[in-house]
Amino acid sequence: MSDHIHDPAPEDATTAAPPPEAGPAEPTKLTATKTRWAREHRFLTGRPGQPARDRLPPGQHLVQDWPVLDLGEQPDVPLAAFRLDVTGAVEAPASWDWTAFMALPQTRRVSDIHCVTTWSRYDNAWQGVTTRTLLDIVRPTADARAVMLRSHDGYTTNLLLEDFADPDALIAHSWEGAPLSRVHGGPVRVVVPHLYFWKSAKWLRKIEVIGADKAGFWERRGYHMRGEPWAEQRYSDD
Ligand SMILES: Nc1nc2c(c(=O)[nH]1)N[C@H]1C(S)=C(S)[C@@H](COP(=O)(O)O)O[C@H]1N2
Ligand SMILES: [Mo]
Repeated sequence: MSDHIHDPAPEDATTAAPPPEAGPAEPTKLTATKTRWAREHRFLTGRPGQPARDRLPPGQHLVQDWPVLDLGEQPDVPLAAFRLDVTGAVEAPASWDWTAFMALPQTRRVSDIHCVTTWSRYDNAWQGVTTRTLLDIVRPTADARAVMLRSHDGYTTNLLLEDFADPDALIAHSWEGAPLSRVHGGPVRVVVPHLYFWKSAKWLRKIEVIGADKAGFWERRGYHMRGEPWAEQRYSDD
């Protein structure tokens, strides 16, 4: 039962909450733990990664299963209520319902996942719409620098526009040939494989293009603004 989540109104809790970047009000136990890890700089090896030689970034270990990580709320977003908006510093703001989103050019990508909590998972086969396809439609203005991703659970995360526009970045609706499960962020999630996985927002609701980079949920809690695994950008430096 989650009637409060699939309100068909385009403006949802992620835009109503003051301030939006704060995300869900009460930190869960996991939020508190991960915030402490940032403070203690947990898991840092200080070894520079060499992507050309190593497939596993420094401080990571390989897993075969696929862990589920979120803030404790897994929104149910029925396809009939699905909406994805791109707003902000763009020439042509856009909004797609499920049919319109699935009618966009579709792409397959295989990529590795690197989570800041140190697990990595190889060879994930995704299907979806490239972020470049969406950006070509909305046309960011000359002063656009970053995006804030906003999700149905109140989660937010920020990326520089060039990271979001990486050729491997997708708005994914399928994994290994089947619709993305709810626990992993279905109907659609972001996949930006060259950054730690917290940048890959699940249950995506809105992409806000912004003129200056600003911190999202984990970035406000000590995590790095960019999050590049090969440089071990786990935490902010101060
Ligand atoms: N909406 C939303 N997206 C999110 C999160 C979240 O809590 N809410 N957690 C992030 C984190 S910290 C990780 S590691 C990945 C986990 O994705 P998975 O559960 O599919 O492995 O989702 C990211 N995207
Ligand atoms: Mo994470």
